[in-house]
Amino acid sequence: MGAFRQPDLNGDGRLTHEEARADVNFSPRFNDIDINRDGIVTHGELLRYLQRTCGVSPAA
Ligand SMILES: [Ca+2]
Repeated sequence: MGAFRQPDLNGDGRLTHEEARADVNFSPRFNDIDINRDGIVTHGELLRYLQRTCGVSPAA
């Protein structure tokens, strides 16, 4: 998941709004990706977002 790891500056598998701001592509979509609106995008939330927008399914 390069698209996720790249802006995940501290590599903890979760992406804060602070981290997302550094990425011009990710930042405008943060609130769409953060499904439960807790201010943190998890790997699961990103996968759901990608499935919804791109029709991408995670590898089994
Ligand atoms: Ca969240």
